[in-house]
Amino acid sequence: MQKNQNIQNATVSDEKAALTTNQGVRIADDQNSLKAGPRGPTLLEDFHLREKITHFDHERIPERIVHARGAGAHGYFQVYKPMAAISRAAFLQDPQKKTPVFVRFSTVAGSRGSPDLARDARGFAVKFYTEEGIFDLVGNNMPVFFIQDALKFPDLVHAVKPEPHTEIPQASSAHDTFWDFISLMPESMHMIMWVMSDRALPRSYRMMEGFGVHTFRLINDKGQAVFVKFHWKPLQGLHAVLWDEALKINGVDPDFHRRDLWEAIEKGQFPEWELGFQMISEADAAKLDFDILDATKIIPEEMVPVTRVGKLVLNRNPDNFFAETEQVAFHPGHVVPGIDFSNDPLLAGRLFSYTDTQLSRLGSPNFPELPINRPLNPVHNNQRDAHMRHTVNTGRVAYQPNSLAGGCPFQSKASEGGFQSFPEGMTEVKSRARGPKFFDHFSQARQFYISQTTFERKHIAKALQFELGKVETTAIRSRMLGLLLRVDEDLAKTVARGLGLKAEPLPDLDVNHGVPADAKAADYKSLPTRWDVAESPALSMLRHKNPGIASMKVAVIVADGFDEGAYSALVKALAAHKAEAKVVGAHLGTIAAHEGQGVTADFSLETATSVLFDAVFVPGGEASVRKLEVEPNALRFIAEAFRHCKAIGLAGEARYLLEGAGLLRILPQDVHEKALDAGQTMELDGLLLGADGSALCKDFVQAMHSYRFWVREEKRQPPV
Ligand code: HDE
Repeated sequence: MQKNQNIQNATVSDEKAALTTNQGVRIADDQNSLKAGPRGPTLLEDFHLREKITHFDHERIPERIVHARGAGAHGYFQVYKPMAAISRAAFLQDPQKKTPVFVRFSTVAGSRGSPDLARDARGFAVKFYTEEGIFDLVGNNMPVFFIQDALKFPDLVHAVKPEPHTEIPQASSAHDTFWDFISLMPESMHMIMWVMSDRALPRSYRMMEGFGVHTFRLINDKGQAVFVKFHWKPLQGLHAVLWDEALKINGVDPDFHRRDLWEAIEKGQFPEWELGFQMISEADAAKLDFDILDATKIIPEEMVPVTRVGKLVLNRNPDNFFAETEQVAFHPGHVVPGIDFSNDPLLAGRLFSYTDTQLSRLGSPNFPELPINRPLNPVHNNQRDAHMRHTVNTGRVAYQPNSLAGGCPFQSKASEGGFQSFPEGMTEVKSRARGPKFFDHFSQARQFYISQTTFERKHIAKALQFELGKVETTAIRSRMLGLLLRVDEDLAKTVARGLGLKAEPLPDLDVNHGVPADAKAADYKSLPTRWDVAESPALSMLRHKNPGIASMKVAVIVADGFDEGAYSALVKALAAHKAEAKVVGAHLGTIAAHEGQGVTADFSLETATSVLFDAVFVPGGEASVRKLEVEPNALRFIAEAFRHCKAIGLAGEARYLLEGAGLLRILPQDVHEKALDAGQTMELDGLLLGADGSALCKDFVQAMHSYRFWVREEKRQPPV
């Protein structure tokens, strides 16, 4: 692909290469510095030592102030049919054309080394290398944001980052300064619902939606414009993990998401998303009871459908994390003809911020020359010099207009591909103010909450209990309860119970406390919640239809003497659905089968726990089960998978593990009996037992299609 070749020019392999200095001089000794005798002082003359250490000393660059932790991949975008009627952007016209892309996913609050499963929004930034230049769609996995105006972004980020006196906590919003700020900013309530929901804990970067958040414009070659919200719809399904799993994954495999993305691509399971446009005319937008320039609002999909216009495929891992994933520089202001901005005041601040941040992060205005940032089409302008200039510009002319270079580089008309901003009319009076509909802070927060299933609502309440439970200042907790009352009374009361407080209306809480010095607080009052706001099923993850279980991972727990027949049947059944069995052995190396060749363990019970998998299966085999019965890690594995509502298959004698796992006690009495005597396959809320390995495997794989058995959350659960 064109971009791959383009990056190739800067790619170096050391295969069969001699070691040299940066000046290309071959090195004879990279083991000893130059000394005056074997035991003598080191000589300053040693240019190799000096060069090597100096380079090392400067290896780090500042991490991103937000979105520091991330993972990236290459791929392409292909439009389904020409979009000329809506946008003139060249990459949206030819269904045969594959436009190269580089995508970076990230968390927001944590540092570069923070764990992947923090409760947080995820960045979803896509760089399109189009034939007309770079288009960056720098979005998140949530369609709204905490604040309405860019002026408040430094405050928000200061509040969520580790507290300045202790630098605690890392990658977590569960602390006083964050909730202090939020409790004084009612406009954040809609985003709070999203980050307290399971959306903040994706199962995989591959299994989350993406959103451009702000309203943009699409413009055709007649200059006609339509407002648009950008969406990414994952074709791998939409899945999350539970908070208890997230906490454990962060310990067992802090690189869980990064590894998942890498491995899926290495295995050829290329993640895919469809790009969606939610389009609305300016006239229709004006009729909505919210303002589409307000980034704390969505346009419900049931109101304006999402038109799927093309597909994104990620099919190549980066060669070098630093050169590509770290040095990639996104910018919402990188647009191509046919795409333009709206007046969203949050977007306006971003249009300034992203170049500015690259200057301190990458250190020079020449960052667009880095291979990962370079557009495919040639760059010609009169910008010159600065740190780390790569381009060697020829000639004496670096200004415009000129005659000495024949007027080159020359401007292009719109018909020749020149970018022209949408000629929006402006008649307003200059002021520091917001549109009146911006003040409806609670209706869409309520809409999100009431659109969730019972289980998802419970998870939101639990998340708030955790987060606010970590807050030390009672007044902040109470203020949050006051705000939650304006979203949903049940929610507020449930959270209050967990905090040992009463949810009480607090009269001044509908005012954004950041009231300008000369303004009246009354002018900053929230509009009343629209209690009758309609449900939007698209907001619930559990109400989404999932495509299947491709790329899901099943842990198969075995010890020496296991029943290889059941194992092989499972591998076959999973392969038919492109899912995978991973062997978790009582030890590493080969696990001997009762009959057969045995298998090689992928993990041991020391290196893996159930939270790294989507389901758990234990083949029978008396000797194997006897060993597992006295192995606490194996028993916890099963109990934990049960608690996290995952499908569990216990073949043959493996049913005896129910007792040690503490599950017999909490299952109905007749299961106890049937379990001990499971002649045929029996299923109870995703727990499957059976003597016939292959029949069980078929049912087990079928059960996996439910992904989780949430009803277990309503019943007794094991204490793991
Ligand atoms: Fe960003 N944001 N942001 N942001 N943002 C950055 O740019 C900023 C916002 C988003 O993988 C920074 O290169 C301001 C919304 C992503 O490299 C910085 C405001 C959304 C990424 C910056 C916002 C985003 C960033 C830090 C409020 C969702 C990571 C490093 C006005 C639509 C991109 C960098 C990557 C990164 C500023 C709000 C998404 C400081 C001022 C809303 C995905 O420029």
